[in-house]
This record gives sequence, C-alpha cells and structure tokens, in this order.
Amino acid sequence: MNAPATLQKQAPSQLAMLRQVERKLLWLSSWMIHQANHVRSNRDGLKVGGHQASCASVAAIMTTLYFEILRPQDRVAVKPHAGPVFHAINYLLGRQTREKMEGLRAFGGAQPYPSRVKDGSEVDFSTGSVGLGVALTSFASLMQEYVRLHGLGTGLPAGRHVAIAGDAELDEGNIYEALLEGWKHDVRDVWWIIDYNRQSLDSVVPDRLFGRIEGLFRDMGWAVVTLKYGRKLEAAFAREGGDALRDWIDDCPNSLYAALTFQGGAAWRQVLLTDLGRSPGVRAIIDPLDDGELGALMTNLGGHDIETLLEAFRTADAAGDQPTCFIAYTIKGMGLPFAGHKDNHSGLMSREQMTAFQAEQRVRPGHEWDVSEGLDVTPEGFQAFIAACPFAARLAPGGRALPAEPVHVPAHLPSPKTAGRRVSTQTGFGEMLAEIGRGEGDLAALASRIVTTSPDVTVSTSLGPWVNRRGIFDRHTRNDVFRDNKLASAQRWGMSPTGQHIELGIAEQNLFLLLGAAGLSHALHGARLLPIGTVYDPFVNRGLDALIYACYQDSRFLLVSTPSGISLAPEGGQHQSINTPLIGMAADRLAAFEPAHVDELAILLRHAFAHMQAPDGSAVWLRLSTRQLDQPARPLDPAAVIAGAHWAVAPAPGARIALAYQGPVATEAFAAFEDLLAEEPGAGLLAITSPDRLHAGWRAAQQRRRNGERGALAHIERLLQPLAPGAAIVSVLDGHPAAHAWLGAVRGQRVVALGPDHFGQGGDIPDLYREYGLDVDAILDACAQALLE
Ligand SMILES: Cc1ncc(C[n+]2csc(CCOP(=O)(O)OP(=O)(O)O)c2C)c(N)n1
Ligand SMILES: [Mg+2]
Repeated sequence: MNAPATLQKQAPSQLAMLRQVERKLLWLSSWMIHQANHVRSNRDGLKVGGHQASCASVAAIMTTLYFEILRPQDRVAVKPHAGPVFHAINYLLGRQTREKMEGLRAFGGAQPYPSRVKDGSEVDFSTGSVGLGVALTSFASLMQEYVRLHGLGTGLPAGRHVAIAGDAELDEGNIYEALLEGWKHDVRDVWWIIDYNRQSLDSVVPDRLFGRIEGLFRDMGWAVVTLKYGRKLEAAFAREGGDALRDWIDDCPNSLYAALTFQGGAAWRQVLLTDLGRSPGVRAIIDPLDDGELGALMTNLGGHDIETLLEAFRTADAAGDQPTCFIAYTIKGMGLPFAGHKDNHSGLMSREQMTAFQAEQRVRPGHEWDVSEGLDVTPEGFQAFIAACPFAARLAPGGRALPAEPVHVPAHLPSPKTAGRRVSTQTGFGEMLAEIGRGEGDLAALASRIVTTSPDVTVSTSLGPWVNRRGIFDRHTRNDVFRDNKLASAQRWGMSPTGQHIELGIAEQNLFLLLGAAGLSHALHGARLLPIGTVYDPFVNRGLDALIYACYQDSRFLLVSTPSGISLAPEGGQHQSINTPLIGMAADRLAAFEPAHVDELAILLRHAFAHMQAPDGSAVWLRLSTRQLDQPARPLDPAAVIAGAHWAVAPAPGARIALAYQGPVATEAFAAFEDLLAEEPGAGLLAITSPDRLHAGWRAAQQRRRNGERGALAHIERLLQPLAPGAAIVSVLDGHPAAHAWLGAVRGQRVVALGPDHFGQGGDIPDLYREYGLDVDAILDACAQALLE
C-alpha cells in the first residue's frame, strides 16, 4: 500500500513522539491499575480491579486521537474500561493529578469509568453502562446542530463527536436504535471508533458478526473504514508469498489468532511453517525474523499502528462530516503478558509480571509517575510536543464545560382557565406549554430555549398545540404535504432548521439519550436549553437505563410521563404503570412530582425550569394523568407544593387521622374525606405532590440533625406535627403503595397505604379502582381499620 503524500512528508520525529506517548499511556494505565490493586493498602479484602488489557487495546488509538487528531471543540465518549488511559492522557496534558490517579477506584480518586460528575469537566460524556455512551455521541451531535441552526451557542467551529467503543458494545440494541434515529435526522460529525479486539468479558467474539455490522453501518449512510493490518504486515503482504500469508490470517479463526498471540513468536512459527512452509516466498518472510520479531509482525494490526490510524483519521477528516465508523483491529492486552488471552478482561499483571514490564519500560522504581521516565526523547522535547498538539489548547478557562447564560424564568407562568372545567394534568400541561409558545416578552425568551421531543407520542401526550406553534426541527426545510394540499388536520407539521420539536421514533432509549444530550447543551455547546420530553409513563421502564444514565451525567431536562397508573383505564393493562413513583423516589439527580390539580402543575412547571438550571438542581419528572378532575379555586403555597405536600384541609390540633392522596385519585380522596369528617371532624386531607421530594427532605433533615443542627425539621415533619402522636395516616395513590408506606416512620404513626400492586387489565375507572382498592369504599374501609388498630 502506498503512503499518501501527507504521510510521506510526515516528520519522523512526530511519529516517534506519538510512539513515545503510546508507550507512556500503556505504562501509566497499567501502573495506575497495578498500584491500586497491589501497592495501595486494602482494608476490606475486596478486589479493586481495573482493566489493563482493555486499556492496552486502545493505547495507540487514543494516542493518535488525542495527540494529533482531536481539536478542543471535539467531544469524546471513552470506552468505559479505558478510563485509566483517559486519566493518563489528562495527566500528560496537565489536567489530572498524580494524587487522583494514585486514588484510582478509591474514594475521591479517579473514577473507574470516566464520570462527568466525579472526575470533572474534562470528561465530555460519562460512560459505564456499555453502549449508551456510544449512542449519546450521535444525539449530542444532533444537539450541536440544533444549537447552531438556532443561532445559539459560542460560534466555535462545529466539533466532532467521537466514541471510542469496545466491540462488545455493538451487541447492545440501543446502538442500532440510535443508528436508525441518527439516519432519520441526517446526523453529521460523528465518529465511532470500534476497538475490534474480538473479545468481550467472557469470551472471543464470533468471526462472522462484524461482516454484518459493517453492512448495517453502510445502510445507515455511514462511511466504514476497516483498519485491519498495520504497515509491517502490509509490507510483508506486498512481497512474494504475501498473498498466502494474508489469506492465512484472513481465514484464521479469532480464537486461534488470539491463542497464538498469547503464546508468542515460537507458536506462530510452528503453525505458519506447518500451514504455509511450502508456499513460495513465505519462508523468506518469516525465517529472518527472531521469535519476538515474528510475534510483532503477526500482531501488527491496524488499530495498533499509529501510521495507519493517522492516515485513516486524516482521510476521513478531509472527506467532510459524514458519520464514520472505524473498525480498528486490535489485540486485547497488546504489549502486556496476557495479550490475546481470552480470560484477560479483568486480568491483572502479577507482581512479577509488573516488575518485568517495568524493566522493559525502563521505569526506575520510585519514578513510576514521572512523565518523561524511560522515554527515548528528551523531557523538554516530549513536553513541547504535548503542549503543541491541537487538543492541548484550552476550550474554556476551567476545563471543557462551556459557560452558558441562564434563561430567565418569569415569576408566574400562564395558567389555563380552569373555572367550571374538568381538566386533566396532561391537558393542563399541553395548554400551558402552548400558552408559553404564544407568549411575548419574558415568555418568548423562555419559549425560545425550550426544545421538546417525544418518541412518537407527541400528539397523545398533548404536545400538539406547542408543536403547531413552534414547528418541527429538521436540518432541511420540509413542507407539510397535508397542509399544502389543504387537507384538514389538527397537526401542522412543517419541518425546518428553526423548529423546536424533535420528533423521534418509538424507541424510548433514544428519548432519554436525546434528553441526556440536550440537557448538557449548556456545557457542551454553550447554550442553555430547557429540554422537555414526553412519554407514556409505563414506557419510562423501557428506557430506564438511559434515563438513569442521563441523570448520572447531571443532564438537565424535564420528563413528562403521561398517561400514568391504572387511571388510563380502558387503554389496557400493558399501558398501566405502577412502579414509576418508586422509580421517581429512587432515581438520583431526578426530582419527581405528581400533581393532582392544574394549579399545582403550574407551580411545578415553573419550578422545573428554574431547578433544571440551578447549580444544585437536577432533572425533573412530572407524572401526569389523562383523568379529568374538578379544579379547586384556592390559595397555594408554592414552596409546599415544591417540597412535596400541602394540606388541602388542615387537621385540627391533635387529630386522630389524616387522609393523604397523590395524583388523580384526589377525586376519591375528596369524596371519602367528606364521609370521614362526619366521624372525625378534626381529620386532615394531605395533598402529596412528590413522595420523592418529601422523602429526600426528611432524609436531609435527619442528616442535619446528626450533624448537630438539632432544630432541623423536614417539611413532612412540620406538616404532620399537628396530628396526635398516635394518629393514623391513610394514603392513596395510583401507583405502588410503598411510595407512601414510609410516612409512618416520620413520627412513628400507623399508615395504611393504598395503591395498586397488581395491574394488567382494561376497564373503566369505577371497575378498576374497585378491583385494585382505590375507590371511596376502599379508602373508608382503610380509615376504619386505621382508627381501630
Ligand atoms: C450494560 C452493561 N452490561 C454489562 C457490563 C459488564 N461489562 C463490562 S465490560 C464488558 C465487556 C466489554 O467488552 P468490549 O466492549 O469488547 O470491551 P474490551 O474490554 O474488549 O475493550 C461487560 C460485559 C457493562 N459494563 N454494561
Ligand atoms: Mg472487546
């Protein structure tokens, strides 16, 4: 193969420098893991772990990328198990401390897998749950385009979104969902570099799989660049006998290739002589090489050959912004004693192996962390090379998170007129958003930063009026054919680069990946957006890992899930949800609410826009319903609604019972409460808007008291204070009753918690509420039981 002109002019010193960096990264990542496991004291006897083989697999790829190809505005998702290589790169760039690296996997130290929240803003995307980080790059690139086409952001040149992916990540279904969605949106500027070591955790990957995968990428409009062999092997293939050698390797099963790699040069020689000894020219290639050289030749794969990588990346760079997949053949554990061994995923070098490796790397004991230790170039030359690489330029003063102006949230949002109407929270939400979309002044400024999205449930979650107003986002302007042909439709779905709704296919993981990416636009693209995603409540489960993942990155968005519970009644069992209130409580960095009435919703929607931007805020989740409710006219304390509960009817001091409700069962709760008052005139009626916030507030107050703040009181503690010490609480929600069961622990009171713990059949509300114990009779029975106990 002829080297292109650019490479022929390549200063040899630059290649030599890159090889030095590669060696340094291999050393530092191996050492970081070694000292965490074998040097640092271990108090609990647990394996610390780390993935030396996975790191070695990508040392050359990451060297080439970070020290030559990447520009500051490019964004990278690093294969989770290459975290130590990433930390080592930042160490070389002066962006990571020795102390943190010595603390790899220890509390406060560098994280096992790169984490935006824990490692800081040098990390563009957290990774760990395989597949998600890869897919996220596609959605982040889409959001970059969104920000650019809306005239927001920094004006920096567009960055490329790069995933360095393990080959087993391609087994995750969410990769293909994202590919399809990316194709629909004509996503550009994405590179996925697959570390094709043909090994996962348990085993060696079947040979034929990647032929299929390559085709899939091409079908989705991607360029595919396969980097199979390095320069040395290509040179050997060009000689007499080279074709036979190439055919032999091409036909060699992955597992045999891996085993021979592990065994080394002598084993290679034996097999090659047996199989190819009589092929003309082959002996002339292999005989002059000693075992070490032969092993090096036979393992000279594209993903370990910096020249090959440079050429491929530069060629793709010059070709433009087409999404590109690089299938880089590699060897897991390359350069380490367990290279190629199928069990090496969690393998660690033994002390003896490390001693030998250290000597081979010419690193003197006590100098393990010295940047220029053991190199073939001067320290000054090495440092100067690093300082001069494009990625060494700073993107933002404090790291890689861009500054972004906050979006002003008006003190009040327009509330729908509810007098004399029965309204569901879902309808209320749709009307409120439409009103914001029509607004002027402050509201217009707010509306301009809202971006909505939905996985094919835009209309059925009441986003239709907003979308009619603000349009659908598309890189290309596309007319609404129905409208142009004057065919009546409630939906006006013109698409343009200024539209503010991103329509997704049904795959819910994509919804959460897009929300995850959109909710990082302030940091990644320098523009604060207020992303809102709507989905049917039960199908939150379908995208749950991606939702947790988005929150784990501290992405900021508003999730609106509707309809919910069994109250969606005739829509059927499969669409009913009972576990989501518990997910809302247990999900970190996600404040979950379920208002019953539209006045509460108005407070919470406003709060969401502010909370999504607050430094100590989070993503927000509103669980809404299609059940229409009479709307009370009443004063409300916004702080109480936001803290999770308020008294709809305050209890008398010393009351023996309170009835608590959440969400659309308010109707039954109000009716039952009327009857209860006849028996217990002092009873209170508590409206719970968020068991999640209530519980979090209670935990926080307990912590404050433990810290010595003896008077600290949680909102729920204050609310329950008027009740008699032995009072009972009957609670009801259209969700799993465990969401309320803890209320009894706040003041040692008895709780009878009502809510469905089974689901799965259609019906109307009277039938279903009776069946699952949410109707007025069930509530009154529970009150009687609670009072008796
Ligand atoms: C969703 C998910 N499932 C399982 C795991 C456990 N796991 C960690 S790495 C790994 C295999 C990774 O193989 P590959 O992507 O090929 O990376 P390599 O180490 O070979 O570079 C598995 C199954 C995980 N991290 N995430
Ligand atoms: Mg692998």
